[in-house]
Amino acid sequence: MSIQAPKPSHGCSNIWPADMQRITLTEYLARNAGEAALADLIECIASACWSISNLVNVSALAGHQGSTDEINPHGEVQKPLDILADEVFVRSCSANANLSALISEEVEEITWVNPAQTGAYVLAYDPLDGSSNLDVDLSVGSIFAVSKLRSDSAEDVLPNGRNLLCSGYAIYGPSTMLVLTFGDQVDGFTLDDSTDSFVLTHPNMKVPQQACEFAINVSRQRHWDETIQSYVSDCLKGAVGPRQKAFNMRWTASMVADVHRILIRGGVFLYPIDAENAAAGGKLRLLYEAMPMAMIVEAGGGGATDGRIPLIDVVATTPHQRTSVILGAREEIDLIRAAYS
Ligand code: AFP
Repeated sequence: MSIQAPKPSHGCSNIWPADMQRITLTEYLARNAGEAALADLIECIASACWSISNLVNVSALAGHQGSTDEINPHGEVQKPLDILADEVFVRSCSANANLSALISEEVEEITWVNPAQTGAYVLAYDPLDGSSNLDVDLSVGSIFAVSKLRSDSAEDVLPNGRNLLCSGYAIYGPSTMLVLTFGDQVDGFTLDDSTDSFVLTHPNMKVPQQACEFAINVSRQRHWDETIQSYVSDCLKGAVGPRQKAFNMRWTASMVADVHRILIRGGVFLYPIDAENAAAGGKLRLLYEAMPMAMIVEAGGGGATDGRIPLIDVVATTPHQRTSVILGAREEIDLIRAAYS
């Protein structure tokens, strides 16, 4: 189904007028998911996101703020909600008969919920991205990607970016949204608390091509390579590409919030490999942060690269592999890639 975006109003695109027909996620999936089993799995993921949204909303009341004594596979201290959100994903999705494996940011080993079988689904996810923002009540989110096992061998479990079936994220902000792509377009749904259902509000989201914002953790400047140093300096001076005006800067330390802003308002997000994180391969995780976001941004007409090649082509050799991430308005991404070549 092709859903046309309404005409932009008040300088904003992607807004679904209140008088247009309400399309729920369930109705949308019946028309767009292709396979009923995939629609079922996405409903399970949406249900997990709905539960996590509720947990995030009441975290202070439930005593779920602060940190635990647990450490995740990346050596980071886990928040109570990191652990709870992971449990919610496992509970919501593992009953799905078509799902074989779960790859979670919070769990070292791959979880096999059914034996490896060609065509069974693999779900890679970050249950609660940006969780350092929880105690200060800023937006956090969940990120996911669904792929299919290429053979009956557990060895083939790691997704290949070009074969992802669906990617998405939920953002837990002033409202809770679910943003999805099957590869051809990006559609956004807002949680309607009165019916506990996700309703299509942002059809056919497109990364605006006129970028005027960039997002990077500037505190890492001393570690950047020359290309990033010079790109950021040009952004600040207003000397990059055709725009010839200085960029504004935003950094939320929550990739979901930064990427969501780029889908709505345009701009560029950079978490490059640098002198300090090079030994680890970068900071962000390929399978449940970079790859799903790359699929979404590309489907929305933007670009995503590790600096050398499209992010979607970076080959995963381990479940928790890290990568350099640069994504956003296509013209900007092309400029950065050209500067690296
Ligand atoms: P947390 O989930 O540990 O808060 O990490 C968030 C994240 O993976 C990504 O969402 C941010 O863009 C990035 O890390 C922030 O990293 P810095 O803390 O280095 O700014």
